[in-house]
Amino acid sequence: MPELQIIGAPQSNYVWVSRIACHEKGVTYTLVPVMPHTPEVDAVHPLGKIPALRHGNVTLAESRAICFYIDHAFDGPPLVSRDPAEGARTEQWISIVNTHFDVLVARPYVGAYFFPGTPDGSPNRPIIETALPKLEGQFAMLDRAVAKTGHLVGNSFTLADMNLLPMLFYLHHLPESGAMVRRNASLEAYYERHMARAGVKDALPPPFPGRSSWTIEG
Ligand SMILES: N[C@@H](CCC(=O)N[C@@H](CS)C(=O)NCC(=O)O)C(=O)O
Repeated sequence: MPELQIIGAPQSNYVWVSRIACHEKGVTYTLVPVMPHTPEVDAVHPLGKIPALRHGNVTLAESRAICFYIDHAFDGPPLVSRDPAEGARTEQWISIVNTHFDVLVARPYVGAYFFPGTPDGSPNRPIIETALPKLEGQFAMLDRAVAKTGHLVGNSFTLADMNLLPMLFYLHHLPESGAMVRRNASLEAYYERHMARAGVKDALPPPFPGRSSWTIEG
């Protein structure tokens, strides 16, 4: 069997998602820890983003495609149910997490702390202030979603949960968003429970270069 490579820096939440997927599926992989827009990435991803995957003759870009491949090319428990309705509900939550929660709300907020673009490197307050009311709404939605079973879909840990946890980890370490998660009891319990999973913990990223911790105090 050829080596399966997950290509991308471990701090990327989508690299982390792909690594959790490998672990949950029982797939051995090698991490190639490179930044976006480097030759290894540009050779696979048309936009130079991470993660990318290489497995023998197979090369793939985009975490959803990568996780589809991991889920279907190997034995092991399904990451997305093969039952049409249950599987579709999992896709529904993957889409909500990635196209609404992450891109529109969480990513600008997290970026305003870690990549602020301010002259002195201090947090970008206008971006943070704009994100806060939206974050409140998104956390309330997620809290309701996990309240019943402790999972986004059904009673098991699916690819939807794998997509949510890495971004939730970053938010948990920042001042306003960390406090908001802690105020949403079901979401906080969900976070603590699933962060303890081996597949999630084993791929815990180191802090960004130049930082000693993920936490930024308020
Ligand atoms: N839709 C993509 C998003 C990938 C993505 O945005 N990756 C970030 C790192 S978390 C990246 O490569 N950023 C560099 C850039 O956008 O130029 C996926 O699911 O893989």
